[in-house]
Amino acid sequence: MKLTIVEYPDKRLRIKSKEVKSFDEKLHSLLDAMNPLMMSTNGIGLAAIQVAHPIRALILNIPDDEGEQSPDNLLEIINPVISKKSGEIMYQEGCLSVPKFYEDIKRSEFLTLNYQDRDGNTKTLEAEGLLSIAIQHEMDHLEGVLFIDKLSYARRKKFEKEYKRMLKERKES
Ligand code: Y12
Ligand code: CO
Repeated sequence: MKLTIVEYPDKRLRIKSKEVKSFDEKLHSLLDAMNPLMMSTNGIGLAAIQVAHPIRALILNIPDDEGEQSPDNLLEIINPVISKKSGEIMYQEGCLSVPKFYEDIKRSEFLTLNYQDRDGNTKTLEAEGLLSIAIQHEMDHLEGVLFIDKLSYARRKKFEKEYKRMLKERKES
């Protein structure tokens, strides 16, 4: 399956993704195609809507203490629901759909996540730190929300100006 990353300001990123009801070969081939795309673009998280599939599915691969990503650490998360959140943490986030921009965003530091795996089995996960941040970032995508939506008015205006310039330069080069 050939996938490409949908980039801001593409309106498809604003779609609210639908619950996954069939844990079938179609879902498996989508997940199997998302993983190499995420790895080859240095991503640590990717939601299905970022590859134009509006379903409640996302993948994560958080680097270890040496900064390495291992296939063993791949998480495939379907129909996620956060049941508990606590604490606060600030982190400079980036997004494969908003290339070249990083902004400080405040998130919950700890969370409990209920989700399904690719076969529909129910799972629970306790997350903290970077994993917790990444889950919240990717779950926002399922609602059509981007990290840049969380910026102050002034920072968002600055971002829009710089992003427009970046797109123009990219088009000219
Ligand atoms: C913490 C903060 C944000 C997340 C969400 C997942 N975000 C990413 O995986 C971002 C990846 C990313 C990769 C880039 O590198 C390339 O595209 C090669 C990148 O650089 C450029 O756009 C030039 C930007 C973002 C999880 C945890
Ligand atoms: Co993102």
